[in-house]
Amino acid sequence: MKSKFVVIEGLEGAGKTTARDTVASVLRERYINDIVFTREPGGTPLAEKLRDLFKRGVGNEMPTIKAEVLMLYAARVQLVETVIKPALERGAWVVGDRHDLSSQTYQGSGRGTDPQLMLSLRDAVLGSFRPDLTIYLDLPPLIGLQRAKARGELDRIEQELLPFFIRTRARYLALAAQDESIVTLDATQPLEQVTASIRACVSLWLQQQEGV
Ligand code: T5A
Repeated sequence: MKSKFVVIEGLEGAGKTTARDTVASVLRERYINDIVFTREPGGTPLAEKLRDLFKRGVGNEMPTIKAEVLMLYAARVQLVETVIKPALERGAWVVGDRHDLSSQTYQGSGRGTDPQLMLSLRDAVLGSFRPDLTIYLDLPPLIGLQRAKARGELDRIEQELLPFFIRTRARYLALAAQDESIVTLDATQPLEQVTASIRACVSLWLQQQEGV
């Protein structure tokens, strides 16, 4: 089977880290062992620097909303062109912790940047490059933020007020409803159940890919 790009998406605390390991384990059971893991923003030395600037700013200077969007796209295109596309071309599979859908939702709805502008920016920067499968782990923001809080200090985005995350989640659900390559899973369930859903989702999708 041709190599694929699988992405995990969701609000903070949705369980993306565990999901990534579950996806990889299903792939390995199918003898797919050459797997590259990415995270966004980040994933290359340059993109990791942009991640740090995006998350912390410099001293008291925080990026403006437009600067934030452009930093995220600079980091993304660097990762896509220098890591993801070369990996796919040599036959490796790529499993990503977040990708463009995060910008469409966090910036395009949470931050209130024009959603059409965000889609145009995606097309201008990434062309037609898209993940083959996106697993969106859906949960109410309060639950996710409680999980994130239990784990430690909250970062700049995690400190946003609840309406920011409510808007972000609504955009995730709206975009997932329009796109067959995005599968929505209930992430409020206990971890074992979420893991079982992810396993079932990836296994079914792999079977469908084999049939194509
Ligand atoms: N961002 C990113 C944008 O605004 N725009 C963009 O374009 C991009 C790419 C990234 C931040 O940047 C923003 C979004 C983010 O705010 P990050 O540090 O990478 O920053 O943050 P997250 O990706 O959100 O990472 P988190 O670690 O917060 O979320 P995860 O990975 O989903 O959470 P995870 O797996 O570590 O789980 C969190 C805790 O919950 C528990 C886990 O054990 C863990 O302790 N947990 C569960 N507990 C009970 N039941 C379950 N089902 C559980 N699942 C997990």
